[in-house]
Amino acid sequence: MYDLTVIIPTFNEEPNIRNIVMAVDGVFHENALQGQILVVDDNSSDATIGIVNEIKRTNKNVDIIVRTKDHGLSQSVADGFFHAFSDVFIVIDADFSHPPVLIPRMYEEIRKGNDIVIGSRYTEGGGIKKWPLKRRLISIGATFLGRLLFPDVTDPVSGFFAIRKQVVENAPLKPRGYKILLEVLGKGTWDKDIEIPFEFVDREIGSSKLKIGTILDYAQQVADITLYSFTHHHSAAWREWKRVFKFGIVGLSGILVNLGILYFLVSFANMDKDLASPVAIELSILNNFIWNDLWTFHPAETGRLTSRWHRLGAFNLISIGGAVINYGIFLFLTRWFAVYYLGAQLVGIVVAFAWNFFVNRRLTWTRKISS
Ligand SMILES: Nc1nc2c(ncn2[C@@H]2O[C@H](COP(=O)(O)OP(=O)(O)OP(=O)(O)O)[C@@H](O)[C@H]2O)c(=O)[nH]1
Ligand SMILES: [Mg+2]
Repeated sequence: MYDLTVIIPTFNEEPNIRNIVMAVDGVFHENALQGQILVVDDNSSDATIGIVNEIKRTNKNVDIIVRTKDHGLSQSVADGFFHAFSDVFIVIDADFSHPPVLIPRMYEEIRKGNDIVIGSRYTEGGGIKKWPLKRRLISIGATFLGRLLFPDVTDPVSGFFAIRKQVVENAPLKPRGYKILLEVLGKGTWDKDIEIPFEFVDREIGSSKLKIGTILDYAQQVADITLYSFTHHHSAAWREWKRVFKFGIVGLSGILVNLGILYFLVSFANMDKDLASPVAIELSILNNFIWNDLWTFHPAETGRLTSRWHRLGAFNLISIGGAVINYGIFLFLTRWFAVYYLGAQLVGIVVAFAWNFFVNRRLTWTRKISS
């Protein structure tokens, strides 16, 4: 039994494979880790397999699986999970895009109680070196979609991550394409995660295997995970749906507060309507803030990075932004497309709700920054 298994998926990595295996092994030695290295190869036609077999003869902690069916990166990593001889798995690319020196820190974070540790390119301190604009745009799009399901994770499609075995032990992973981490986040059983920033460096040698069509696969994967979360309530995405639901209930309560206070101010306090309305709106925003802060985004579940006043200020501004969006859509649809006014308002409400939820989730009730 090892402390951890580093899984390296490979396909035709002849120029890199020896160096990456040696680098990972060196990190094990420097940090006194009992680590296993598991190369999962998709029947490379170059010397990759031969080189690993050669290293294997002298390094007993190095192993290789050669796959001949169901070619694919995600499938390979999932096979690696299944064959690893430890309870902690770390996945890393062979082409030195991911720095092996971070392996001990990832392992440490798992030992500290995290279920998933993500090497993130998009959290503070992370980055991408030498990527053409097209790849950056695709990556940003993919990340955005993934963040809808896992708003706390800045890099849900990273290829560099560590997990506890229990996370995937019973997970019906249906990996296809490139995004195994998203599948793990969506189908795995986990509670605590943390991100570690790193700078992604594009491969120096060897060839890229990224194909078009990956984007469609990805959209399908996101849809599949969404469906899965509706029927599997232990999943992380379901935790998010619960928040959306609570946020909606709080929003409804805000309407009641708004109308009730408006009625009270005008009918009992004889306040001018034009003044009473903004007062009632502001009080309903306060009402919503209190409930969301205590209930929707429960302190035990979402971090408290900022002070309460800070959160209140952010929530207030975002809510006003939501109202402007709502009104803007109303004007746009009624004036330009002659949409029936109630229908136009309903569209505005839905869009403003989505805005309020997602922007507040990212900015107001965001969790910790990576350590
Ligand atoms: N087993 C297996 N490994 C793969 C497959 N495709 C890629 N890999 C490996 O997965 C890792 C990431 O693949 P890359 O081709 O580097 O993908 P990328 O980083 O998105 O793109 P580039 O670095 O630009 O090539 C590398 O270690 C590859 O050797 C595959 O189909 N099967
Ligand atoms: Mg690469």
